[in-house]
Amino acid sequence: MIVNRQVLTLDEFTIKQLRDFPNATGELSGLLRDIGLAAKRVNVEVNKAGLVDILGDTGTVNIQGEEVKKMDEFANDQLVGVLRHGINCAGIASEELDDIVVFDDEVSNNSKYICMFDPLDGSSNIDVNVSIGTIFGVYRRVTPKGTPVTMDDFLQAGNKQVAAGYIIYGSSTILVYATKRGVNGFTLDPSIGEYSLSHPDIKCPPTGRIYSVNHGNFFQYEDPVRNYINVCQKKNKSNGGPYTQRYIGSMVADVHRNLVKGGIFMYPGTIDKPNGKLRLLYECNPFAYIVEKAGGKATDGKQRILDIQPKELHERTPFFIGSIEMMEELESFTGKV
Ligand code: P6P
Repeated sequence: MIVNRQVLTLDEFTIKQLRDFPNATGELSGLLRDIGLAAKRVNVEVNKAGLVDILGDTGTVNIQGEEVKKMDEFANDQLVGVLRHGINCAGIASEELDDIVVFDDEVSNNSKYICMFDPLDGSSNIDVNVSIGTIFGVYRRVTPKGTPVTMDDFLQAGNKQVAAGYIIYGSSTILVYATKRGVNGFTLDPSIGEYSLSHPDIKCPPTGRIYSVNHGNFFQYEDPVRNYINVCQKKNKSNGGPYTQRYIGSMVADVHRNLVKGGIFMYPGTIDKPNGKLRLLYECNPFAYIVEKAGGKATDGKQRILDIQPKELHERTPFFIGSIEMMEELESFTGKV
């Protein structure tokens, strides 16, 4: 029997990186493994969400007598629990929580990282079986080690991230994360319960033919964005097309597809929501970090997403992200960034 030892698990991959970089302390690797563990638990529940009738709807008690929580509340609990009881994170911010959570104990206060996440983005799609995901970003704390973290540790520009990633719960469960050393994807292998390296050294194709935007808001977008969308629709074989419009309504799925195949994802500001819908700290910054490390680009239409100095935890931003050449064509309408 041939044992396929070529496929590294996430643990083997991070430990190999520790061997290659002896100065690394292993704390970041440990934090990523903690997130991977929480995501395995989320994956189990997401995969049986269709059985709600058997398990009982949210807010009820299931046949085991356990309270059935909203899936994103459940996901949030898994991430907070694993990171609080780990040894690699001093505190977190979450889309599900109004304020930061300070892990104020001696071990956590001496951790050098904080983590911000959207525990289950696109959760409204669960009941129609559409792919959803967890999005996270990791930063070094800026306040002194040994003290409880404060809001200052969280209101950092995205260019201060040391790692970022997402888990997409789809036809398979894939964990993708980026560090300064690159972007790698790991597919959960249910036969061993481990994430196995399936997408090594991901590079975002410099161009593509997929554009992702909610056409339902078309007449609410500013003219330059509408003009670019019109150009996308007029692409044909003679001018780099034809383009195809793909919009799942679940950003993790849309951006993952565009990262792998090439494309552009847009959530522009609208008349109703001038700053758009997506959150800067734990949705846009992580994806901007990942896509830039893979060779793509991410802006708010006027500046690099990663250079935005946040003012508050849950602020929103218009969001344009994808293949560098498609982003540059967009900017020929909206202005060079
Ligand atoms: P709309 C999901 O609710 C989400 O936050 C993103 O995952 C997704 O891209 C976006 O909202 C979809 O929003 O307004 O187009 O339905």
